[in-house]
Amino acid sequence: MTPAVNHRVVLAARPVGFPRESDFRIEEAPAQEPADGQFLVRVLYLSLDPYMRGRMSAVKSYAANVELGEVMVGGAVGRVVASRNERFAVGDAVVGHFGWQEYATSDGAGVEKIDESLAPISTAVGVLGMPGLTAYFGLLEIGRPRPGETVVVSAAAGAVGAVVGQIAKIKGCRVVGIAGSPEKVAYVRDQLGFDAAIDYRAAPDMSQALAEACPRGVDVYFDNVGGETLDAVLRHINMRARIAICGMISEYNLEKPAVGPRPGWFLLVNRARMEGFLVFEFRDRYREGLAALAAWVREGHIKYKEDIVEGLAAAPRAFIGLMQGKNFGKLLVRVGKE
Ligand code: NAP
Ligand code: FER
Repeated sequence: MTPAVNHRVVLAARPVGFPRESDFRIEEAPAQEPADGQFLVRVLYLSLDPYMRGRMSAVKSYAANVELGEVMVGGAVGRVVASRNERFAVGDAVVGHFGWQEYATSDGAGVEKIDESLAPISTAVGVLGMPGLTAYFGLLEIGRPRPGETVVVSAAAGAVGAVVGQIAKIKGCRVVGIAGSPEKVAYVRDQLGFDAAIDYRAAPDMSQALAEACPRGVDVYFDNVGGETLDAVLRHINMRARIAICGMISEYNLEKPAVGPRPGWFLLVNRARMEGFLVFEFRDRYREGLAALAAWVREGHIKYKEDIVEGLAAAPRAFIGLMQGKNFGKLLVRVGKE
């Protein structure tokens, strides 16, 4: 049974600075019948992620940009509703790059079946998906925390940051989170067990706040935001510190690059290392990462929070809110109900 219409969100204009709702357009198109070897997915949860800002621009990236008029890219969770592919059966829960739309046809490339016994299927784009894997590999392979060390993480209440901090606690570290509201700070400290947390919007002096929260300095900084927060943390790094550059969300909407204190001197005197990474580099080890994350979730060592907005039409506004800190937890759009 193939439904008649598919609603989808396309890129209407390339944003200049902060994206606006008018940069997106909702369209209606007939849902495609699966051809031989294909299957049709009904999308249930669309993941909204900061990297999508880069895909909206014309700047060169590791992946192709979205062209004007094309469906916005995005990871999503859905169910197979029609299939002419022997690997995927009607009723299977799947995760893949289905985009900002209600129905997607797929040949199975990049699509994984979800093990529904592990956790709710929405987690396949959250703690048991790309953001969770980013935290796992970025912290353990780039940050390399040792027991007793101090780990600082920014966007600490978010999809990646919350997992980073909890893994660092599992590894025996002192964990300090940086987040943008009193509620987020209280959440990471009281619910997730971080040792301290700083509200960067309220702190009159970030450097002073870091000095108080990190009396033994910073050994690992897992950077999700860049900008002035990175500048402040650099002043507190220890000898041989590791700075994992995961994201720079505070800089994604700048029209001109901001120049802060240059990091070279801090790295030199501390013989420290700053290294960027992309989760996709660890593709060959996703199975290992997911097994570890699923066990920690099952045992209660990793908690997760989802922020779910209702309906595809709400996606543009929610995406803009992601870059203003309006989300609290992994941001998802409920595109369809089971
Ligand atoms: P998220 O943390 O769930 O949501 C984004 C958060 O960023 C917001 O809630 C907000 O939290 C914070 N933020 C927004 N604007 C900010 C600003 N101007 N200054 C400081 N903080 C700001 O999102 P996520 O999916 O976990 O992504 C977090 C970071 O990881 C992003 O930089 C993303 O690009 C990066 N990432 C990288 C990879 C990789 O492979 N390298 C993979 C996934 C994600 P506050 O309220 O605390 O400000
Ligand atoms: C992200 C930020 C940037 C991300 C990927 C990138 C998967 C990659 C950017 C590029 O290659 O240009 O959050 O998440």
